[in-house]
Amino acid sequence: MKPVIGIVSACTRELHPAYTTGRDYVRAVERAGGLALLLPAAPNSVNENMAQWLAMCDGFLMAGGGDIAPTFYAQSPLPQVASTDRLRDQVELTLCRAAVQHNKPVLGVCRGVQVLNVAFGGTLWQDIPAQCRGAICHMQDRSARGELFHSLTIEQDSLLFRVMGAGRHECNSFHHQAVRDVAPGFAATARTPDGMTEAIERMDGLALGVQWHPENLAAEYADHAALFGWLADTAKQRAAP
Ligand SMILES: [Mn+2]
Repeated sequence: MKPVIGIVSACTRELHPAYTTGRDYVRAVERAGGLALLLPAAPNSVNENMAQWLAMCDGFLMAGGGDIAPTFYAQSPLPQVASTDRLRDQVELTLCRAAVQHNKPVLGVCRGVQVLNVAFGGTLWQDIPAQCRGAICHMQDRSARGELFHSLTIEQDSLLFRVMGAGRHECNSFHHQAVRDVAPGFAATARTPDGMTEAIERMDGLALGVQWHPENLAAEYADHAALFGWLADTAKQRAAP
């Protein structure tokens, strides 16, 4: 049996609202040997549905998306905060904590690393250009999803280092927010030359979050594909009887 990887899917705010998930998340999970299962963030998700999700899934992927409502890390929103979705926030924040309690691994991507950090008590920069003097550009051309953009320095004594391997690493960058104070029980394990936190991980190795979009790089770059390999392999090991 393949490990089942649940991916929370958010609802659009169009005339005809639809649950959507980026194609490349599913492809990256499938390429890593997982079975992707989309989980719609519905009103029942936080209550009775979540226990069933935890029974059905061996691991979880928190995908990219809009900003987390700053109230969840006890701040008021700056004018630059955009595309908030409180239901999705509640579902994902609750699911991150529940997954770890149930010994199931979580990979956070872009918004997902921010969700992980906030779920366990960390805070965010609400807007890098407004708040971080001297920051490099973290918002590359939106059409260049699969293109490398800035370098990464990865802590050698980390899970991320073991997963992505030694050597030079670069990644893409499509974010205006970032991890500020790292959550208790987590460590920052990758940074850009401006000192921005680009990855965090839980000390027990059950949660890993990256600020970039490895799903758009996984087909071409083995170091980025390895993140999904970690998720699928860890999910499978932990699910084994
Ligand atoms: Mn970046």
